[in-house]
Amino acid sequence: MADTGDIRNIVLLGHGGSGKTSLTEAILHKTGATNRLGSVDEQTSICDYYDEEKEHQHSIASAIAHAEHGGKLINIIDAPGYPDFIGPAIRRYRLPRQQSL
Ligand SMILES: Nc1nc2c(ncn2[C@@H]2O[C@H](COP(=O)(O)OP(=O)(O)OP(=O)(O)O)[C@@H](O)[C@H]2O)c(=O)[nH]1
Ligand SMILES: [Mg+2]
Repeated sequence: MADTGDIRNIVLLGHGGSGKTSLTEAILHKTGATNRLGSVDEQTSICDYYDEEKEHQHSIASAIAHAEHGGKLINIIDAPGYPDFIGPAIRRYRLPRQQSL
């Protein structure tokens, strides 16, 4: 269990195909969270795990992943970038007090 001061939360936002899921996979692999480098193109990404995501090679839902580096716990949210799925992306950076708006 990490102290709250040792937690870093990162949300990856960007247009579709800009490389958010691939970056997440690379971070997970580099930090040892996964023992192989997942690939969107090879349909082996652990973030794009729905069949439709694999088939179309676009994230549809936000994926949450965890890694440890330099004594910090890093929580990564890989949000979808394709405009049709902007809802799940927006939800990831709305503050709690805004959720009733
Ligand atoms: N050349 C190159 N291609 C990359 C790089 N990062 C990702 N790609 C390719 O770009 C394409 C899209 O990558 P994704 O990681 O799925 O991009 P994304 O931002 O998660 O896309 P969405 O989920 O649709 O928002 C794939 O074919 C990747 O192989 C990179 O650094 N260099
Ligand atoms: Mg993606």
